[in-house]
Amino acid sequence: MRTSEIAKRFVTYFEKQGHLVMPSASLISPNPTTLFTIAGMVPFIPYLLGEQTPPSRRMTSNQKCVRTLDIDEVGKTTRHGTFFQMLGNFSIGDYFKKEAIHYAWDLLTSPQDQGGYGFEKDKLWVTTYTDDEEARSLWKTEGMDPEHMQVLGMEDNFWTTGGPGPGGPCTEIYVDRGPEYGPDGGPIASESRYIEIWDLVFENFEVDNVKSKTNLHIVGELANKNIDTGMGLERVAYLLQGKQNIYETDEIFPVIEEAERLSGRKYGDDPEDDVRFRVVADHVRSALMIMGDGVRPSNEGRGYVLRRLIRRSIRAMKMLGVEQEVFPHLLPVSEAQMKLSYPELESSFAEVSETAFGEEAAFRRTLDQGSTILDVAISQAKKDASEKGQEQPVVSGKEAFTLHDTYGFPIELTTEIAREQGVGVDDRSFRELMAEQKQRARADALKKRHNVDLSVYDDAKKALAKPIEFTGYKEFSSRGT
Ligand code: ALA
Repeated sequence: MRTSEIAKRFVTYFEKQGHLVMPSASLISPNPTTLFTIAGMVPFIPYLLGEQTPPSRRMTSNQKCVRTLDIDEVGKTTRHGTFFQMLGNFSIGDYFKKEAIHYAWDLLTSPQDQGGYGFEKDKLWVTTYTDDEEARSLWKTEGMDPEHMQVLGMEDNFWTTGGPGPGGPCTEIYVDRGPEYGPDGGPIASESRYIEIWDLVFENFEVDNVKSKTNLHIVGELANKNIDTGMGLERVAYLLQGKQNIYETDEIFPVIEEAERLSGRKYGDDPEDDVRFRVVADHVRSALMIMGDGVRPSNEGRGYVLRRLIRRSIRAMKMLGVEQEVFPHLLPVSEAQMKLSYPELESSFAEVSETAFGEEAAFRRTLDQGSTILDVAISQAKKDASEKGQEQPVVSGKEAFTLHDTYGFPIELTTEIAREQGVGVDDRSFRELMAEQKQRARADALKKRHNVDLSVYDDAKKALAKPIEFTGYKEFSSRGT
């Protein structure tokens, strides 16, 4: 089943249950506490909090999302993507646990020829929040094997955006991929065998001051008992398409094939190369979608996230042995896939491409200038470590700072390149040097400002520096005469 078909089935199912189909909002988060839209519920926060009246109490959407918290996991696990699509059904004070659980079970287990996804019932597992007996009993009523239900605490089964806003206990649905992917024992035993596909949040609390998942402050109950659910489209796609991970699904894999062509290497031949192929496929798509929503590379905020994604793709291609420019080849392949679901990508693609190609060219210049210096620093670190009998070679903070300051090498890049060779970076001393530089810059700016302000007095100062001829008495006396 193609990814777009999986998405279509979801919204069609919920539309039949009286939900209003809402378009995806922009990736640029309307919520000021996050840079990007990180979940399907983000555009609905004012409705969930009861601040605004929703167009309908029942809504469904396929929302574009970006999360970069786990960027280092991309390509290494089966399921981490920086861009992903979240299917969701939302109830704003309409139905609650009973219907939410029923709909999820029904859609997942209904046969494919009847509009469902056709998952086998005995492959499904759920986790529920600590004291949520009601959810457990509802699952049992639907037909869920009681042995396939596990109880988890605040950390796993109380959902918030990570910032102030709505939140609540949740129940998560998993698919068992089979014993070849990990030990028995349900989601708490193996993350690679039991894949979380859908989270149903009983979102009837307001939280603020979220310090960590277990250290958050519940302001109180919301006026409405809401439902917010999120199903990972790419995850369901890889399971239904019989693939090993999200990167091999129909919307993403063509970029890997193009990268194979450019590199002359084969996906599946070498585990380290495979991670690089997947990073490229993920990051190129994310960069495309982020630029499609109007973000351009820069040194801060969203623009910096985008810049990192572009740079990491280029680096991964370099590691695959590709020295030529890659975005002119990879970006159109990703766009050809993604515009099937997001036709609006087409209108800005010429400009988006130009931006990406320009960014690549600039980054290649940076790489050319800094790479040799870093290579020398890495060799030196290895030599020093072996001479001193240290286990972990480390590039000094000073060298990392010079690379940053003189060659425009961001610390993340230095760290990544060093890490690929088993070498660390003295991050602490790098940060100290950065702080000192900031201090110096501030002092300079202050001085400059004063000079500008005071320059008008320069002539006066010069005049004052000369010995002053005392003429007072003379003048006095002359005035007196
Ligand atoms: N908001 C919930 C999540 O993102 C559904 O997992």
